[in-house]
Amino acid sequence: MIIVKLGGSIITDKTKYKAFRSKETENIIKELIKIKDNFIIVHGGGSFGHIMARKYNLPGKLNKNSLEGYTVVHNDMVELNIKISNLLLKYGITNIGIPPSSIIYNNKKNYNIFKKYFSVNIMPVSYGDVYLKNENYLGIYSGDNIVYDLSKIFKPEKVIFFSDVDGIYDKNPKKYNDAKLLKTVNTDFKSDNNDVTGGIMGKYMTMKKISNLGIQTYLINGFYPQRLNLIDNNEFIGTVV
Ligand code: ATP
Ligand code: IP8
Repeated sequence: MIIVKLGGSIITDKTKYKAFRSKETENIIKELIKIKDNFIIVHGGGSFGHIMARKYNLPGKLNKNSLEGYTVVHNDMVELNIKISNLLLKYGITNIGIPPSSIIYNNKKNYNIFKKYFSVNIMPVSYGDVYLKNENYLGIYSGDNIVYDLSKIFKPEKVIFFSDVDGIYDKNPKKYNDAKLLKTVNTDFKSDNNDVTGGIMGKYMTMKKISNLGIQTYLINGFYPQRLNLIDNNEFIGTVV
């Protein structure tokens, strides 16, 4: 089994509110269905999640404004999830969207339904979204954290994060032309964080936690999903943790 995170930076244009990258997402799905292994998909928020979350100060204390934001962000995320669901269905993958708000409360998580859906050939597709952290606090659960939770349960052979860059660099490659791609990361690197869930640094920390479970994790540029086939090969372009 392989667990795949479709990063918000590749499935959406993070600079434009609710700009879905349909072609790019479809190209990744086409590549995924070629592999023989089973896979589970989790997706991020991109411009369907982070822009409104920031506007409404989420995650944050429960109040009139954050409650409104909770509904806005969740509805936008459902919209994104449906787009991905329809693309998966186009390639014969029957599926169901599962928001974190229905499986997580107060640090208690129940992913039992995932195995049930699998057994009847329905792929559960979860995603980063708002959730009720406790009676006073509205949280945001990152898709990266869901990938970690599922890795503990399903013990996949590999975990793959698709993003819009070739991998983790020593500094943000979109800002610095001389940024160097880190094929493996065991050094410090710089990141700017514009995300409510921690950006690339948060992702690296999660990748490290997953690799501590004994699972290889990869960051691949989703604009070139065929790189998936070069994993474990010298020509592979991406970051391995
Ligand atoms: P989402 O959280 O919406 O699902 P994602 O999983 O695709 O998004 P991001 O958190 O957006 O991932 O991280 C990828 C972005 O991090 C890149 O677009 C890049 O501009 C930025 N970035 C900042 N610093 C670095 C770095 N040192 N190496 C690689 N990318 C970096
Ligand atoms: O993009 C957060 O999930 P991520 C989603 O996987 C929202 O970090 C709603 C901001």
